[in-house]
Formats: sequence, C-alpha cells, structure tokens
Amino acid sequence: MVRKHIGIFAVLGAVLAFSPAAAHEFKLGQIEIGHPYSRAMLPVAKVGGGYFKITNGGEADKLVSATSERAGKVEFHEMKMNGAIMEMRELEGGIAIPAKSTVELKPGGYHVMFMNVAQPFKEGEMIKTTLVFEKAGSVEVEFAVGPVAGDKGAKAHDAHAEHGK
Ligand SMILES: [Cu+2]
Repeated sequence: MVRKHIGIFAVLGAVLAFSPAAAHEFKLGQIEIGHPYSRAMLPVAKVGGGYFKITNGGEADKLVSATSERAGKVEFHEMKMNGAIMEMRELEGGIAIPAKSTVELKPGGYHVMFMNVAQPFKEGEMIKTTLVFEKAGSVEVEFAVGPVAGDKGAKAHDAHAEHGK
C-alpha cells in the first residue's frame, strides 16, 4: 500500500515540474514574490503587463524600480475606474509595501508595465526581470507568459497599447 502512494506522488511531481503554468516564487529576505506572470502579446504590441503577489513578512519597504532585458523600460502603473472609464497612470514613486502585508499586482489594479518591447512576449516564455526594493535590495524573477489576455482589465490594457504607438 505504501509503495502505491509513493508512485502516485512521483507522477504528480513530474506533472507539476513540466507544467509552464506551475506556481513559482522568489524570495528576498522577508519578501516573497509569488508567481510572476505576463501574457502573450499581439505581434504589433509594444507594451505588456506583469503581475505577481508580494508577501512581506518584515518591515515596510517599497518596490522602487525594475529592469528587464526584454523591455526598453519597465514602469509601475495603477489602473482604476474613473466613472465608467478605466484609467491608467504611472506610480512614479514606486509601490509601497507596508510591514507584514500582502500587495497584489493584478489586472485592473497595480501592475508592472513592460514598455518599448522589441520582441513581443510569446506564451510559454519566461521573462527575466530584476525588481529593486528600497530596503531589501534587488532580486531577479521570471515572469511566466500565459495566453493572450481576454478579461476586462486586459482590454483596457490593449487600449493603453494603442495610446503608446
Ligand atoms: Cu499599464
């Protein structure tokens, strides 16, 4: 009986290891970056969004900048509703991460914006990016590129991409 169970776990482990969508995370001291992901971009697109969850087990910090070899520039944006219109603005001072808190970057809210992307992201790619925190320092993470976006937040992003042309 025991042997049978071990066999099942081995199969599960193999499936998880080969799935590009498997959750992945990165650690920097007390800060955890959970499952950074992006989405496949249309061939003409020059900007793409990036999302992840920051879990801070320590003191207050701030995500101040980011760089990626796949983007000319990386910014932090906030998207929110102004009446019926979805608006996006750059968070110039970065994203505050209060002590012992969780901050989620997600479609329709805070997000990373990859600007001046020369080679549109393709599904299955991993986009290496360095995140810089004011106190904790920097950490290299990889954004897993999923399928082209189809939700509401992503449509607003596509509109944003049009602006950027
Ligand atoms: Cu944006």
